[in-house]
Amino acid sequence: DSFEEQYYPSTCLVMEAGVRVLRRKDEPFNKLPFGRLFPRQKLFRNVKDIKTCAIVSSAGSLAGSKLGRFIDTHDIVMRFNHAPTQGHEVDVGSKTTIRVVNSQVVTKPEFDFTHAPIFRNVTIAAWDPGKYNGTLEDWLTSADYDLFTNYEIYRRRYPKSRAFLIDPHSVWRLWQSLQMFAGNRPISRNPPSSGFIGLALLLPHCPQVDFVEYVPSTRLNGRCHYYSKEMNSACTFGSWHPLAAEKLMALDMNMAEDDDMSVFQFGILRIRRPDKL
Ligand code: NCC
Repeated sequence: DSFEEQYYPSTCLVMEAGVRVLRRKDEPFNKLPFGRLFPRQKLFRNVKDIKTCAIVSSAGSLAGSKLGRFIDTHDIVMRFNHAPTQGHEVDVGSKTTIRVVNSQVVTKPEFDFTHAPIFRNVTIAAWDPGKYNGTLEDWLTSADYDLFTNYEIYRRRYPKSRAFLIDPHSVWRLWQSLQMFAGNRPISRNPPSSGFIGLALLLPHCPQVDFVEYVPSTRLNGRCHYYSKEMNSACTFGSWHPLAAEKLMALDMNMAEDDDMSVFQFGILRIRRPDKL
């Protein structure tokens, strides 16, 4: 076993899930006109120059964190769904490289995915779980929310955009990694949250990932999001997504040497990519 497999088995398990975006050459899309909508570009430019990445959870406890400046020092900043930066710069920063969005955000009119400025000029990675064990053909007709229509509109309107779809099979492989980690405690058969999918998508491209306020810090305040007043602890600990298992696994991946200071005081989990796998 490599050093990483011995000492960071969770990180290796997450990497092995191979969370990825769909490419034009992938079956069955290579035979469908739909596949031609996928960008030719890679997910990120100049991958060799990427040294540090920040993932900003949408947790309520980011409010008052003053982590904005720290977040913006990273080469890549990942955010989720419609989580805003405007008006929250001091706490969450202003830089956004990529947004991971779920299929509800792509489809529900209130989010206005095809027009809203928040989804422009950033890389988009959209996901929908489809059915466990479903084929990709099935997925095209039975996604939980039909994200394909708006994806197509978006790609036609902005042909230069880097907007990708996440391979749903890779989302379920990540779920399996999570189940492996949980061992004999069965987790519900619901897909991981956007946060965990984002971590698995980013890690292969980034030597060091700082995940901000995912494992809750002492700022824990019961709010669902930093950008709304809604109180709901389920947003932090999970109801539908296997969020608690995700966070335990993510904590197991933490490499910051001063655990309690970094994770619980500052709210920062530091995850390093294994060198060889
Ligand atoms: O809330 P949501 O998640 O957009 O949050 C993005 C990611 O941040 C992490 N998070 C969030 C809140 C919190 N208190 N603690 C956290 O750790 C999680 O990792 C989360 O994934 C989603 O995962 O896509 C989710 O999306 C929302 C909702 O669809 C969108 O925000 C659009 O409104 C889901 N809520 C509902 O469907 C009501 C949520 O379950 C998952």
